[in-house]
Amino acid sequence: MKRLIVVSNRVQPPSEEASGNQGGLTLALSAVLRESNGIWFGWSGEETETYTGNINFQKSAGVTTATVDLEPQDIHEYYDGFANRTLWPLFHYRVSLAEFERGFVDGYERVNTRFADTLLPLITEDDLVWVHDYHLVPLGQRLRERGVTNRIGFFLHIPWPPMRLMVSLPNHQELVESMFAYDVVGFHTEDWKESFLDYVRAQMDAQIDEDGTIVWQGRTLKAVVCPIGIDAAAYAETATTKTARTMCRQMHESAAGRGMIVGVDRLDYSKGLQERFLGYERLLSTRESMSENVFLLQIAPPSREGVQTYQEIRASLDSLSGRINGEFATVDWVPLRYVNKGYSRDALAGIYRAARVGLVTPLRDGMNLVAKEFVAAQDPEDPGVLVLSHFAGAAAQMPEAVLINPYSPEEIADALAQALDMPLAERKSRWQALMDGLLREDVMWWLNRFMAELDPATGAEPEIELA
Ligand code: GDG
Repeated sequence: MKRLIVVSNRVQPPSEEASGNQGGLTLALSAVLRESNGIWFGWSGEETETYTGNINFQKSAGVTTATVDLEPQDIHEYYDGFANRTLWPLFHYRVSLAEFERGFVDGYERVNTRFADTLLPLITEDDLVWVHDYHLVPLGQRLRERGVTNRIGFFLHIPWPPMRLMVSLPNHQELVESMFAYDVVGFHTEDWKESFLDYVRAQMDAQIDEDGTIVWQGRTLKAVVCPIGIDAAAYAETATTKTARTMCRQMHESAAGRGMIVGVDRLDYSKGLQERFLGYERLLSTRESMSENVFLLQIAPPSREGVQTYQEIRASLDSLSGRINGEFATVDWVPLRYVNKGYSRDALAGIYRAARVGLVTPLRDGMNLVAKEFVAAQDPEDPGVLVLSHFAGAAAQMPEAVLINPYSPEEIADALAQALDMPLAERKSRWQALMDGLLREDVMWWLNRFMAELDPATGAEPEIELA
């Protein structure tokens, strides 16, 4: 097997302890890195006064990580700036939140160039290189300019915006052209891939074959749909560990017979948290008989606190949750439990299992793993119901969820009522179909599928398995 070099903004090394508290993506990438004796390269998350390019190599649970520190200006312009204040909102269709500043573009280019210079000596002739996400779009091109001829793939974890939104980015042409340095580009859904193809068709006059192969100015790039999964079987087990069972029991006790609706999201405007609260408020105001028998638990650990739009959404959710509780709470019932902190993975699995409904309402989401984790954590004999936004990439793979338009408070309220009233037989049949899909298209399926595109010379799909 060829050696794999994974590059992502942040590196999440596997820990030596039991795998229970590690995300599926970390587990999957760790499995292939371990097996191929590969390297995971990226930013350490630490700051240094001046960029040195000194690499900190570490080995953890058989996986070699190579990290570098960044300067404050890099973090401001590349990470907080172009990645999270320009590309993130634009790629989530929120042009009005996107900030277009040349300084951000310069910082983004600078960090990608620095990454290329630092990574270059680590790449040997037969290595495969796999670059992840919107922070590092031009990295492939920077490597090609330095003479790298290896197969290089790119995977986008967030949506690709429609062409007419993409062109509002001042440097859109340069950014998209740089993607032609890759051999393969992966998207979570047909929608995101189609938006990318629309752009290259209309703006670049590229030639596109039926299988997604694009030829432009002598370069060939294959665009593929490769939806990420979770480690479904392992996650289902996590939901029955001691910590999970204890948490599940505590939630049942504190619910005092009321049905729990649960939401878990990074505190991000793409996740539709305000719309979720408004939909829930609509349920409370329009269905009195139901309302005092339920509560919504929203877990929302803060993220990207250095970015102003994130401070704003936090303030507006504080005020909205206060308003809802002020209006509807009684002496012995708090309708909305809004918690701004994170929980361990196994505790979270126990919380999901205690819930009657999982409420996932992003306005736009590349995939959404919470929807999948909620399903995997359910008790097969008494499963909760997933209410899921049409606009999450996950909706394409999960038609048995109750699908809603998150912009409509009525639709959210109706779906909640339907889910809370759903008979056991229907809950079971929907859950079984969803769970079958999660087991079939799990995170290793995703990884092997992408690896087969990245290294077509190996022929059949490789069969890397979780350790
Ligand atoms: C990006 C794309 C795409 C959340 N709170 C806690 C916690 N989490 C975990 C969840 C889940 C993960 O974080 C969030 O994943 P999502 O997929 O929902 O969203 P993003 O972070 O925006 O991820 C997304 C993903 O990349 C993968 O390609 O699906 O569309 O935006 O795993 O469980 N985990 C723990 N405590 C928490 O409080 N332990």
